[in-house]
Amino acid sequence: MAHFVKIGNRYFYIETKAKQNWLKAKESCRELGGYLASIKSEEEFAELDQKLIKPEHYWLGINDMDNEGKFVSDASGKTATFLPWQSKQPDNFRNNEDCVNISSIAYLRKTMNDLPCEEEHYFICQFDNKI
Ligand SMILES: [Ca+2]
Ligand SMILES: [Ca+2]
Repeated sequence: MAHFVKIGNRYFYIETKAKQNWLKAKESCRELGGYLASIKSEEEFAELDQKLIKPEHYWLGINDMDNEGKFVSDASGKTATFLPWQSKQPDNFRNNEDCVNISSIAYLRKTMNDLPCEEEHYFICQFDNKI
């Protein structure tokens, strides 16, 4: 768990050097011994948000690849329950948005958006696979 730091009451790693597409980001998290992250609560989102370099976008592990409109955590396989969407999101734009992203851009902070999984962004890993 060398790369992970405690944020709130869980351990996370925030990648801010290499931008990767969602699948690569998922693999990178596994190589670090963790999983592409989910966020469990408003409180945890606020703690994470404070650590993000700005202004940037970050992948989470939440996705609806298998079942359109049904967002699950890649780490736990569970249905994601905390989904504070940006207004008018998720929109599955051009039928091609299955991967959930958060942003540190001021007016988008602490909200989620579905984006095309092939876009390259920084990403956030979590150590556990409970959420
Ligand atoms: Ca979708
Ligand atoms: Ca979208």
